[in-house]
Amino acid sequence: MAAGHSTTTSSSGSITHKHLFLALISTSTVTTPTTAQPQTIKMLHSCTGETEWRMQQELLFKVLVVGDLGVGKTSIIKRYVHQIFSQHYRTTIGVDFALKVLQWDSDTVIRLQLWDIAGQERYGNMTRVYYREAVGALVVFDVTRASTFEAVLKWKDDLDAKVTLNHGRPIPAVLLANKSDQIACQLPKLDFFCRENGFVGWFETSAKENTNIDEAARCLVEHIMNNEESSVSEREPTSILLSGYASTARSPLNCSSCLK
Ligand SMILES: Nc1nc2c(ncn2[C@@H]2O[C@H](COP(=O)(O)OP(=O)(O)OP(=O)(O)O)[C@@H](O)[C@H]2O)c(=O)[nH]1
Ligand SMILES: [Mg+2]
Repeated sequence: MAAGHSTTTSSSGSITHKHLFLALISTSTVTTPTTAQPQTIKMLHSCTGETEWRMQQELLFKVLVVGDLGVGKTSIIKRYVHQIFSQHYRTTIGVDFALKVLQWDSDTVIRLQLWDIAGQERYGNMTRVYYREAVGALVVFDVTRASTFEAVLKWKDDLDAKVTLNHGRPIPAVLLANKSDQIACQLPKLDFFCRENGFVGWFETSAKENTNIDEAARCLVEHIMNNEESSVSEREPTSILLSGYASTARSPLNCSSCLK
């Protein structure tokens, strides 16, 4: 994916051993899952013996992964973060967390904090708490079970009712048609469905075969970043950015099933 180097453990992948890392300005501290609040850490670093100084921004985005029981949310996250897949099904209780670190471009590191919400939570009353301060969502259904597709709108309604960006806009949500390895025929295109129901894109995914998961995540992050940029341009140039709340503008995207 275009978001070059990625890791689950380190956010300083662009800095080699011969580089001297100087965190001269840090506007934030590390955030734990339970107190997650997307924020920007601005740092200056330099290379030893060289005069060049560069600014690197680090963005923390809280992303929700929702959908009915057994659709493959945990499997998608495990594939995306740890590059593993298991046929074994152990249902998630409550919520689980994972962190994916992306070297988005030479100046930007993105830490994606993935909140794996148990399918059974749609019937519970905790989602409002789990959704708080999220800036994007992956909504998953299982292509072999129609009921899970029908539930997608219930999940979307739940998201829209309980979490919004600045100005009350919904957080960007990408629809994942998972377990695509289990159907022979092609799915009908979901562009119209997505436009009608406020999804910013859709992807046929397979956690088993590692199909389209990076692409779907990239689509979501691009939308989140667009919201970020709009948010920044509305602020004073020198102000500290606390990300997570965005404005309305969106620019066209290039990924295949991201809607323009
Ligand atoms: N064939 C196939 N099986 C999958 C895929 N993704 C997940 N599974 C299987 O589906 C079952 C459920 O997957 P999970 O990832 O645990 O589902 P979940 O959405 O997290 O379920 P809950 O935590 O109960 O909400 C497991 O047996 C997985 O191995 C896929 O892309 N293809
Ligand atoms: Mg799970």
